[in-house]
Amino acid sequence: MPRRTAGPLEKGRSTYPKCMEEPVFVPHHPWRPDVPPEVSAKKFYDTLSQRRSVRHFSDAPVSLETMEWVIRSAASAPSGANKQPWRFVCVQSSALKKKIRLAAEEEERRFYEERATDAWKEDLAPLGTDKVKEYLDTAPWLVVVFKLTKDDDGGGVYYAEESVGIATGMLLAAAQMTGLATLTHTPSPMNFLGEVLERPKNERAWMLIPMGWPAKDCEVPAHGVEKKPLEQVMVVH
Ligand code: IYR
Repeated sequence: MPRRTAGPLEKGRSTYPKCMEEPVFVPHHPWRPDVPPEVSAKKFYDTLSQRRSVRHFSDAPVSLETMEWVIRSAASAPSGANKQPWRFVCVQSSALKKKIRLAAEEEERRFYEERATDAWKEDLAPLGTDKVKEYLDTAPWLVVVFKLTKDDDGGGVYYAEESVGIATGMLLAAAQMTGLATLTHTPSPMNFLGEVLERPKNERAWMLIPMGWPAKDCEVPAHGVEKKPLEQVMVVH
């Protein structure tokens, strides 16, 4: 493949308005695993497939530096026009965690007592969840993922939902590689998170992720967590 080097595009082929600069290209230096692809892919799978949603956290600390690396991984995700429409608000303050727990439990009370359909409650039964969210107090960190509805400079964002989803998936993977437990918690509605954390208007709370080490006696559901077989999720033509 001919290498595209820095320089103007061929005349008349640019899709960019005249006022904008022409794109510049530099050589890509791909990262390569030092083992064959099948081995590398399986190794990653072996680690990721051991991830479990954890609801019993130790209160043992996780360093800020560890969190920074995890967030850097998440923020390395691709996004629409590279707008990076996300903010990861990492809450360590006991007072804020308490506030979040109280507000989340109030939403969850309404969910379990009023909003959840019988079918939904039936689907959740094997997980043994209820309105009590002790982990919001005990986990050393609560990562609140916000989706930007506008860029910080007021400009547009594109495919924000997809972008934040990808970044959050990468966050969970980075946590797993670190040995950290996570829970993808979605109290609904979660507007209270923006209020408690005093976030600006261009940020919408998207997910609440307690992060820390699993409790010593941590248990996870034995049923209702099996993954579909590959044949069911993968189609090859
Ligand atoms: N948000 C509630 C209920 C809940 C909903 C789903 I979908 C889950 O996968 C798990 C729980 C709660 O956290 O208890």
